[in-house]
Amino acid sequence: MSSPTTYRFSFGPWNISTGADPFGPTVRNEMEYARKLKAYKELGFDAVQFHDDDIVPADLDWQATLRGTAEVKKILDGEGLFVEIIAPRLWEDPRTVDGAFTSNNPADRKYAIDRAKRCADLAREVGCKNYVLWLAREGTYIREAKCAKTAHARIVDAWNALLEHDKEIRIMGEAKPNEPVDHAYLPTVGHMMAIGYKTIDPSRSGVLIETAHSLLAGLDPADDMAFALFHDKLWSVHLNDQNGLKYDQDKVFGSVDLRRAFNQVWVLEKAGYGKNGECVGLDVKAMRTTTFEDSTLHLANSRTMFLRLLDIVRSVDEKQVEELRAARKYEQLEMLILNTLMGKKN
Ligand code: GLO
Ligand code: MG
Repeated sequence: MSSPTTYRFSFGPWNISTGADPFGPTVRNEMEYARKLKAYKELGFDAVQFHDDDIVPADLDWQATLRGTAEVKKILDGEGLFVEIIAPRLWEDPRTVDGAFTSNNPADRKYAIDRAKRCADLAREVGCKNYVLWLAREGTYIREAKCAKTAHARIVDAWNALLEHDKEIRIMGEAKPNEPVDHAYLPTVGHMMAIGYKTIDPSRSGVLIETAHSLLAGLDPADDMAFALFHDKLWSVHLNDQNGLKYDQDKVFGSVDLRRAFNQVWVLEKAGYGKNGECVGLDVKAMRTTTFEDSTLHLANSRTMFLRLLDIVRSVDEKQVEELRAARKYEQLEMLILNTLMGKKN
């Protein structure tokens, strides 16, 4: 038997937030940047996930960008942290109001590709080869707004341009079916992977799977993960939880449905996720009611939930599971799992 995985954990600085939502302003002070980066190790995390402008503002000239990046790199080195992924934030600039790579405006599409390339250059500066594309505004509010067939081709062209721009990065698509747009192109993990296979370098094209995004698409996150793992394409995850079909909630991992969370940990653990350096990323939000002092608890709690569920996964007798599967005794198998989850003897 191979040795058990020692999991490494990551999150993004946006996961420590001021609590604003579409119906109200901020409710907590902004935590100072250096303090956020200090929180990582204190909370038991190993790596940082960044948007390009989490490192330096997106409109700085290249010399100033390099200076700013070097400062951040120095803090990270001092804290003993590494950068797991970098993603271009292609959804806040006025030029990306109608999408980035799929905008109907050629000048805006060019802006998006230039910015995405610059993000790859930043990744190189901080020693990160994992590049994430969350295609936030690639989609429509009304179907007639864009030619969807052309839009898919434009996404592949942009993905290819990035693969050509930097021969070492690998790109992970993070699928999400809606929010902020009504109909997102590439709404599921399956769509994202199909696009990866159409690029000039499928071996450098994969996915990051977020629990809530699979749920919003009506799919089971553990099965989505298994599908990507089968293809050797699961290179990062955003674990969290979600209460039904509504806005993207980013709740604490396992806080809505323990068994569903258990199933995700099960699939990751059984497939050896993490053995090639992949991190367990947590994309979670603190509740709006949370105080500033408690505004990192949701991260610590999500990590704890993962580790507790991992203990449970590892405690299940695989031989017994195999026997029950072979005999098709699924009622007994179900009770075995439920009892284990409740800490009851089988
Ligand atoms: C939003 C996404 C977002 C991305 C992040 C990294 O729904 O989950 O948080 O994960 O921007 O690309
Ligand atoms: Mg996410």
